[in-house]
Amino acid sequence: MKLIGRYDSPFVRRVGISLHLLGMPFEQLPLSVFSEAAEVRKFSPLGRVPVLVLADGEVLVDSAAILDHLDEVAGPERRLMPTAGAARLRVLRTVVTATGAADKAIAISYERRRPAGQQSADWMERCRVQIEAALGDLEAGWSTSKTPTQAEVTTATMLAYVRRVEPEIVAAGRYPRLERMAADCEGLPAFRACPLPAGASAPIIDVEKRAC
Ligand SMILES: N[C@@H](CCC(=O)N[C@@H](CS)C(=O)NCC(=O)O)C(=O)O
Repeated sequence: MKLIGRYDSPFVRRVGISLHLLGMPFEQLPLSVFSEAAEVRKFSPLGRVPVLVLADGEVLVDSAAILDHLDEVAGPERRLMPTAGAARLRVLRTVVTATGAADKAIAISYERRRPAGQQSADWMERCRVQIEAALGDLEAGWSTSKTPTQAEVTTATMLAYVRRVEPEIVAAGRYPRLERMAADCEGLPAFRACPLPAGASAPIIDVEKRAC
């Protein structure tokens, strides 16, 4: 299998980490959706990542669809999204809240790509408020599973991304349960196998405007 996209995208990274957790070998093609847009479009007409090219050449786009497929292949014992009941509801709710926050952080990052005079401070503030509301909701109801589920993978990768885009939102001590969970996750081999690209540990605003 081939995973298209760079790990500075929280959506690509959650797929890469899930593949490692599920023990599914793959090759990564770290294409940038901006500087290598034409290459990305060869795999995905929308020009978005992640894209997963399966062994038989079938192409899957969008991390939710990709993860759903991987869980099906992994089977009921190994899958990262529980199949039914309260456990499934908890993980589903967590994952959509975390991906919603990631979408809003990406929106801020993309707004910063516009010329300074065209950026909307109101829009970025609206996104910040939404991210904080999502993080508050996740923190309030957080309970970490013994083994990582998609709730941990998606929330931890989203936090790492928010830390790069809007570091003050996730300043130390604001969301202690999430912070502890993410630190534990980042120490796991599957997370370490999908590191942020070089230079990506500093906030995006200070490095360059190329995110994802
Ligand atoms: N819902 C999509 C979101 C993916 C997404 O936002 N990808 C970004 C990279 S972080 C992208 O491809 N951006 C380029 C674009 O939207 O034109 C998913 O879960 O895969």
